[in-house]
Amino acid sequence: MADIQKSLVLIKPDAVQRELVGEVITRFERRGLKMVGMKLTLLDEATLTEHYGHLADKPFFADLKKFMMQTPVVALVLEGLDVVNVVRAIVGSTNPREADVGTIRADLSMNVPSNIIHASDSVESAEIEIKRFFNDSEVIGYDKMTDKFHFGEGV
Ligand code: DAT
Ligand code: MG
Repeated sequence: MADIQKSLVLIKPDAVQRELVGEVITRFERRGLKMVGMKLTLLDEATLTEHYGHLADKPFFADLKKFMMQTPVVALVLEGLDVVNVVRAIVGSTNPREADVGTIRADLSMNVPSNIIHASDSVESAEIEIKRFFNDSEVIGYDKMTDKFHFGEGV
């Protein structure tokens, strides 16, 4: 049974610099994912230390945080059926040169950490990450005419 889930996406500074924000959002919109949260936000080191805590012992940790603070990022909350896995599939694997053609990372990037986008990797981390970047009042549920195609019986 498919679940309606939410996922957290960050469109990273390389995409902002390269004017690819619209392209990335368009891919999610066209797929039928519903935007229920969106903001431009400049990240601080404390937030990034928490967000990338699983990489704290890596030699690239400090550079990764610096990279993520170069410009504001665009944070999105996307909603849809099984959206966590669907978004990861649209995004592609971490190293863009190994990502499947057709994914955002393979189509638009060549390197880490400048791989365009962050996306939650599980339902549990999505819940934590959404709270990290959005207040409850900034995640907004609403009806759309297309909901019946993407959430309902599909007719
Ligand atoms: P993902 O972003 O696919 O979830 P991750 O959580 O393992 O991957 O790593 C977070 C980010 O850290 C990744 O998007 C880019 C950066 N990164 C990962 N491995 C790296 C490496 N070997 N050198 C530099 N940056 C790296
Ligand atoms: Mg990750």
